[in-house]
Amino acid sequence: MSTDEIDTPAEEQGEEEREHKTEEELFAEHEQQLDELLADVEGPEAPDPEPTLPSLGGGVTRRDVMKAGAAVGAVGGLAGCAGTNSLGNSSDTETDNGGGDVPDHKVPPGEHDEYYGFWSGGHAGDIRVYGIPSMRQLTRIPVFNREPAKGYGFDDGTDQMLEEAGDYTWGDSHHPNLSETDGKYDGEYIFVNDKANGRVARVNLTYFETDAIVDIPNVQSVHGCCIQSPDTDYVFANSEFRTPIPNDGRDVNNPEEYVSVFTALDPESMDVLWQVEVDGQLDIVDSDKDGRWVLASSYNDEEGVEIEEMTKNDRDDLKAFDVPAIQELVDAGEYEEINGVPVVDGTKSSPHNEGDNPIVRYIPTPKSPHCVEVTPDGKYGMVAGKLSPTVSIVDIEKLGTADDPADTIVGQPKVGLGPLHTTYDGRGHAYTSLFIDSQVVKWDIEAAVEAEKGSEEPILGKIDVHYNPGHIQAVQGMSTEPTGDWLVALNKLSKDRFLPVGPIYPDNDQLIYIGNDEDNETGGMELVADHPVYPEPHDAIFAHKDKIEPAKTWNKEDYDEEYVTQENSRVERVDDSTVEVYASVKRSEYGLRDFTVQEGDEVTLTATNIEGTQDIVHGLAIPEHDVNLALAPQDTRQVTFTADEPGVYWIYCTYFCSALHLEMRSRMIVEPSE
Ligand code: K7E
Ligand code: CUA
Repeated sequence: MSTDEIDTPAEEQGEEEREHKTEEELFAEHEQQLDELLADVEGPEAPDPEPTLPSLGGGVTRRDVMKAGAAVGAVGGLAGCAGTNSLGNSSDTETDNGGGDVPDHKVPPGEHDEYYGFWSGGHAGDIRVYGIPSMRQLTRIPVFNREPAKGYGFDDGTDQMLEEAGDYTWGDSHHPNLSETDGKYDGEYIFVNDKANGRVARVNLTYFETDAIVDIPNVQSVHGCCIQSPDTDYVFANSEFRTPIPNDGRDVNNPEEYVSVFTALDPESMDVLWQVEVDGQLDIVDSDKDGRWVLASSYNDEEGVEIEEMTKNDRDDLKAFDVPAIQELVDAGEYEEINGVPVVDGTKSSPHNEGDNPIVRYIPTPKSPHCVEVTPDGKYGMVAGKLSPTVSIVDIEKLGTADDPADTIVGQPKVGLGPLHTTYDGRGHAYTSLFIDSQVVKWDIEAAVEAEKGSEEPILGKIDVHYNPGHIQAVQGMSTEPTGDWLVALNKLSKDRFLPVGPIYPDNDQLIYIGNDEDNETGGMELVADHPVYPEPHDAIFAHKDKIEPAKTWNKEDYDEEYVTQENSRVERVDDSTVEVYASVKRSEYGLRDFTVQEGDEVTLTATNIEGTQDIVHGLAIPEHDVNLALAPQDTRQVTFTADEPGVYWIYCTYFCSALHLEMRSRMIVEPSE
């Protein structure tokens, strides 16, 4: 990209002038814009004067180093210094972790991890499964992305599911949620959003396979996504981008008519149940712990379409949705149906928001906050300030009673620069990621409620991370059962931490031990390991291994398709141009040594892996026909394709299954038509 293509705010300058700016000037402009925003946020007080990095010499501030995006080149040379911060701690190595007992995070050969970790894959579109504390990647679950290694998107079932969900080639998964029963992870499902295409997917945790994707109407982008605690009665999805609804060409040039909606889905049928239209736009969402309130953070209540407009005002409104009240309205028919979905008016001027029991409470927060995360006991929702150096503490019990919505904010500690996400250890502490400071801050929740707004008193310690964390997650921190031992910081930039691999760097997920509450600079937090990750996880969720019970093989009772045995492997001609082929699959042969079809035939191949032994997976690939099945034991899959070119096509097994794996072959013969 050439310099003059870089899109910068250009309020007072002509295009002409813009084109002649140097890169440095453009970056300086971005820095200045961010500084102005930070200075201008109506937090309890303006951010501190810049802490200076002593080792960098005069003039270079910590913020200069840590601001993401700009000036990566300049940062490269400095990054080695970044382990030292103004607090004087440097805890970036294992041997240097300052005291307390840290259990070994390395899991010996042959032993298992204590926890599962489910990472969203960002615009890779998948979910990655890790073991905690080893941080070993165990597998990946393709969700919005076709994935040849697992045959996902190649058999008719998953191919159709992806097609019916919009047939996009990619998705952007951010927020994985584990289903709950009684407020505890039940190991059944993961629900995850697609920020790119306004979808929500469900992953079946018996088979670790995506089993449903819904393309939500009236929505362009789903960002926040959560389940309703305690019993997963709903899945909620926030649309981030405002558009006209329906988005069919109306009002394209009237941004004031654009709309953002809050969507409720049925977790079993994955049907869209209803939506609520709100003022402003929605960002992240979390549920309380007893099924009434759902909190959605929000930026751009200005409803601007350009960055200057989006950040103009000092306040944005957190939205608190009273779910039972909304459900009542829907049941009573008090909605407008748009694109087949009941849409309830939840805007400020809606009649449903008049009086003492509004369906949506609008709670003023400092402008452009980022996340909202509810504490394990369900008492508070923490709204991280992003542009404000504070976290606003919302008292959930007050949501139903406070006359003034502002009174529901019962604390506002000042935690540091760029607070994005908060997680919990179950011992009364909150941990917040500081994107700009590149730190995790640990603070005391009740002390923050007691303290004056803007106080730094509740802070127990800070630890440097490398670099610029987005989400941080403590083990089971979002459930009612945090275990309080490990925390992962999902850092957006790795810079100097790994061998260089070209201009697109891995992220760096760092493991931090939080089991010690020591009275030191880090509050006892100890950094134990770096882990490079493929771009770009946003969030992760962890469950104790006892909560997840994956199947070892598929179960043939689950299928509509025929279970194909060796004996009934066969070819059936349906009509002049349609053939059905049935083949069993086992070590080291297919049920058919070969089969013959006619040029132009539509072939539907049904294949069953008849092995009962765990971990004996076979592939079924037909070169030049884009056929690629992955068949785990007892699995049956179907694939339909056209045999459009006469010839001989070897069928081979893609999974290395036995000593005779290479010999595991069959032939498809396509006879030329007359
Ligand atoms: Cu903060 Cu999409 Cu949860 Cu990324 S979001 S960091
Ligand atoms: Cu079956 Cu390789």
